[in-house]
Amino acid sequence: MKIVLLTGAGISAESGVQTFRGSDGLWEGHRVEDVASPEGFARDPQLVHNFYNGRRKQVLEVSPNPAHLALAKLARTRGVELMLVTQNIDDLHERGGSEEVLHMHGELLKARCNDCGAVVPCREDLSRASICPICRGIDCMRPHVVWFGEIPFGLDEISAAISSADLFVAIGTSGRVYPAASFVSWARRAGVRTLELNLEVSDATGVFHESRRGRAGDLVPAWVEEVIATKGH
Ligand code: BJW
Repeated sequence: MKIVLLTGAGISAESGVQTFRGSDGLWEGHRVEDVASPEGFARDPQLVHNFYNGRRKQVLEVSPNPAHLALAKLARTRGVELMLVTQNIDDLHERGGSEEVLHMHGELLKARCNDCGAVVPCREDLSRASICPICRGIDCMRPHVVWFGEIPFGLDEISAAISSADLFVAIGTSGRVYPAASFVSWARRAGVRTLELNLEVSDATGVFHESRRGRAGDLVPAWVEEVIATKGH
């Protein structure tokens, strides 16, 4: 059974990572579109560095929850071929035991040099004074993440996997950000069954064959046990 999974901020919410569009949807008074964009970075690089420095510190303090662990268990199930695509830039899937994760919006624990293109591990704060460890350039490092107007990673691979899947599942994502929000339509066009697991009705709920409401920490382990009962050995 081939399954493509798409996860969003909702799967990390119970680990204590804030979602983007919950409550007032603002970070210290700024809209996400203003800090997660090349224009925002050009306008005020230190503000954007502060946004990611704060989130990096937070991610290093939290732990994977039962939803992350259940997906790692699913990947180890015989008879299941899984592609795990996440929009999240945290590393909670990896720390939950998932070995192959496609981070379509990049990774918070990596930085990229705007001058030489090097991608390097990053667990410390970034600033305009950060130096590229490869080309020694200064004022050239940025978080290795995908901002509005930039092209997400791995789209060809994701598109191919969706078109040959038996099931597409979206977990904890609002369906407001493209192209991820279109994956369910790509799946429908390819005749693939679709399932949504989300706390609330999302912008994409009406497109799914089936939609289940609840917390990821409850819904995901229960769904994984269902799949294992039918496919696992
Ligand atoms: C729970 C839960 C619990 C809570 N259990 N559930 C006009 C129309 C259409 C498109 C566009 C347009 N204008 C511009 C665009 C394109 C633009 C876009 O989509 N804009 C929209 C705002 C309209 N997209 C882009 O620019 C993308 N690039 C692009 O399109 O390139 C062109 C191109 C593409 C393809 C081929 C060729 C060309 C890039 C998008 C990059 C998004 N980047 C961010 C920041 C990443 C770095 C960072 O993390 O800071 O990605 S923005 C932010 O949103 C982040 C997230 O990954 C992304 C999605 O958010 P997500 O995960 O859905 O979170 P929330 O908070 O929205 O929802 C959480 C959900 O969880 C809710 O539903 C809750 O109910 C639920 N939940 N607790 C279960 N316990």
